[in-house]
Amino acid sequence: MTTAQLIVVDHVVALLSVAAWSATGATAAAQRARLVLGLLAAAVLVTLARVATVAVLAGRGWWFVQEKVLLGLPMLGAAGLAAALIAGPRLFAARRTPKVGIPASSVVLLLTAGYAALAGLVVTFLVGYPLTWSAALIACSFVCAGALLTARVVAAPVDTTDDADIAPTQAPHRQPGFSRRRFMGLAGGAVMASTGTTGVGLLFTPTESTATGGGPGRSSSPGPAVSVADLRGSGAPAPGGTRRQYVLTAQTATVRLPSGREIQAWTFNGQAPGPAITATVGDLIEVTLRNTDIDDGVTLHWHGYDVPCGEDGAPGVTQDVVAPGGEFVYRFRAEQVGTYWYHTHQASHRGVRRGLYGTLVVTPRGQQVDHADASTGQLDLTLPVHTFDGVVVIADQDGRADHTAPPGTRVRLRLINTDSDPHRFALAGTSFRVTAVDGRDLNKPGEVSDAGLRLPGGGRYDLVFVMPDTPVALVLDNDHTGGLRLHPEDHDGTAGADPVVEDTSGWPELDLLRYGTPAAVPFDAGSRSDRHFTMVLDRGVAMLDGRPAYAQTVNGRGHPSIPDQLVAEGDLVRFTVVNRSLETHPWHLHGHPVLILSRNSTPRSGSPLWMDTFDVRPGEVWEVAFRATNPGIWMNHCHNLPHAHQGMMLRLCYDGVTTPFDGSHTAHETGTARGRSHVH
Ligand SMILES: [Cu+2]
Repeated sequence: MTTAQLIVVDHVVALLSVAAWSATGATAAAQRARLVLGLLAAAVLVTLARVATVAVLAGRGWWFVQEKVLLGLPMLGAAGLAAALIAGPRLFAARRTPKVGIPASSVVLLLTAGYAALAGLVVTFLVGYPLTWSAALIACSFVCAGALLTARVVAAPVDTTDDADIAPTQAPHRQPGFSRRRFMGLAGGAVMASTGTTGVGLLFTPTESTATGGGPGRSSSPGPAVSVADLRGSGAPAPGGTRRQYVLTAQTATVRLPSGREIQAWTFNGQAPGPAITATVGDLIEVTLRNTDIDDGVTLHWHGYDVPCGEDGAPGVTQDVVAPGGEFVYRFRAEQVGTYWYHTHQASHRGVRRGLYGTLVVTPRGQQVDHADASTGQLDLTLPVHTFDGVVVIADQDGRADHTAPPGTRVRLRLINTDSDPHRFALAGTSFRVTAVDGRDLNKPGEVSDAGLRLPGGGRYDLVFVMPDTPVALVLDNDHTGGLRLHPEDHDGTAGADPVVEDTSGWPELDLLRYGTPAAVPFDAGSRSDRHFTMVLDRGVAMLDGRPAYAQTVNGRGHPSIPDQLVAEGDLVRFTVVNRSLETHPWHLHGHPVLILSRNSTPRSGSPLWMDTFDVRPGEVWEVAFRATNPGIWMNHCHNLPHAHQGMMLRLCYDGVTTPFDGSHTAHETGTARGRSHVH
């Protein structure tokens, strides 16, 4: 069973335990002695089943069960055991001698077990990992309060100095004054109230703002601080390179989709995707960003491209947002070959979805290819996938999804997922190689066919094959009528017939961790890291920009309350990324590719795999590492952009680097350029 399936089973069993104990208590209150015994047996069995599911889940990692083992199960176990041992015999007695009745104390015990089960479940859904003292105290006082209130209601007519071992119908006498029972109630209430208050108080305790990952803290004498504003790219191309200048103007515009449908989009230069940026290694890329009428403001982030931090386009962190009428010039050298893309990083959950993105492709020197012309013997297509108003579009820069190529043409398809959710691709009609992932070449990738490819939100794959003399179809999300078509060119230069696409939906998914051939890497799973950060991804109640919300969380917190990760230049940094939730999180670190070490404890066995966006699916645990060689303050976030907006975003900060901007990348602005303030 996968960890995700185990998580679901555990949720179901937890819910059943709430239902079973509550039903047992309610039935006892109704004096249904026969039924209540059967329900009690069911409740005990479900509780034992819960212990079993948690035990199995614990084998997948402590992160998945911590709050259940430390709080949920002990609470339920104690309450359930008390209910079974104390109330159980009385239920038997009540069944044997119906006129004895079920005592109120038994009803209270059984219902309290129900409250304990419920409290454990609520803590799992609202708090998750890590468990806090605050959550534990609030949950305990919730259960105690429930027990006391129930005792009051159930035993209302009774007020004796004896214990409650008398059925409500049999209250023999009343004793005026301050009885032992009332005293116990008051004392219990006081303890419960103070416990709960302490728990709520702890919620507001300030926490560490920086995590060091086991490495040293901020150096006391770091020398002169470096500002991200000074970490800018080179102003000149490398010898032999050229200056590639672009002006991108963000503006609202009507865009015609390949289907002919027109939509209102947010665009660069009136088009979505924006202008394709291409360069050869060594060129200088110079992009002037202007904003006409995007009230949210815009920036340009070079996704997967390891630019100097000042060019990274994180609003409020590496630059001020470009408001309507504003301008910002990005300059950096094209030093990495491969397939990348750019997009706004300001309110990106809206901006990217509406069209503020484009492609960035850098080719090696001497290998310039005509990007959509097969007459050179090569066909190189850059294919961003994007969902506009619910319509999934895949097309090259000219909006074409149909091409012809003479058989024997070397074809490269550069797939770019500009959406937040993963897409599934299948290439029918030819075998192929995945030659690059996230722009970085794989080592000796083998020929594959009849395999599905899952591309994470933000990720890129380069597929290479030789055009056969039969048609080829790139199938997107199992839609066999859409996607991309490549037709072999006949001798007279006309396209062949439309391909009949076979059903690709059952093709197994290619596992990139086992694809290609191992090769030497600068560090690997056995290397000693200087810093190790664990990020547990989940949903829960957390503060988002000063307001409580049901957030997408990292270690129980939401942006901007997640501690910064501190690194020093040269550190080998390791991330453990754990997904406790039932949603996929494509994890994206700015400024550095990470080397994938393992997934679910299984080491990578194929080619070295460097990624900038890796899909952490429900229940998965990924180990990745990178060398901190690009000083700055970098966003580190889920690239499902609505998730990032709902809190799943933090900063990775190099020691000694400061920002003159307001310091917290935030997506809740109203669109005007933010005021400058100094943050240290
Ligand atoms: Cu996510």
